[in-house]
Amino acid sequence: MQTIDAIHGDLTTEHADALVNAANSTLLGGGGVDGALHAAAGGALLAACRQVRAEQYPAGLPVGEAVATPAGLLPAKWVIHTVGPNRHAGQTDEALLAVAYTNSLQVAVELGVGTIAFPAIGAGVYGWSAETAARVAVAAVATHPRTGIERVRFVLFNQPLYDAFAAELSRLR
Ligand code: AR6
Repeated sequence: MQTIDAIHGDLTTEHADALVNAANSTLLGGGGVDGALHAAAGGALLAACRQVRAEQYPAGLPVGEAVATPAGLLPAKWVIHTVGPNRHAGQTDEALLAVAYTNSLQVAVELGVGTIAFPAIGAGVYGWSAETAARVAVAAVATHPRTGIERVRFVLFNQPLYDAFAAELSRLR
């Protein structure tokens, strides 16, 4: 059986096969959940990201694409890095936000991941409202086949975000 759920919590302490990072195109860290994941993972995560940049994405990871690295000290096997659209930079197309989720799931399927946890991609520095972030995220995940993935969990850092995701998930049931 495949499940999708949401909790109010901290992604850096979530146990899952893969944790998704709301990164930026540099893949070299930043603030928000990206900074928190890098801090908790230790230097191995940054080293792995530098290698990905050098070998696969010398110009940076494009918006909406996703790439995996080992997870360092995090309670996961993999970190799947994706880049949400930055509303403050004029990237206001919801489809680009949806594709950050579906490309992350595609990478997870290819890795044989059974459990995966997402933050609310784009709902911080990149300026998406909780309501839109939740609606786009839940629709993107719910309509993806997610082959082999038993559980998708949204880990939301504050109560309004949790409430928005819970409301969207309740509509699926
Ligand atoms: N666990 C779960 N969610 C968290 C955590 C955490 N530990 N910390 C923050 N959040 P953001 P974006 C939530 O800004 O909008 C970074 O600098 C936060 O409350 O992390 O996609 C990157 O390097 C918010 O709801 O990501 C990029 O430059 C959500 O995570 C840029 O921010 C996403 O907020 C990406 O911006």
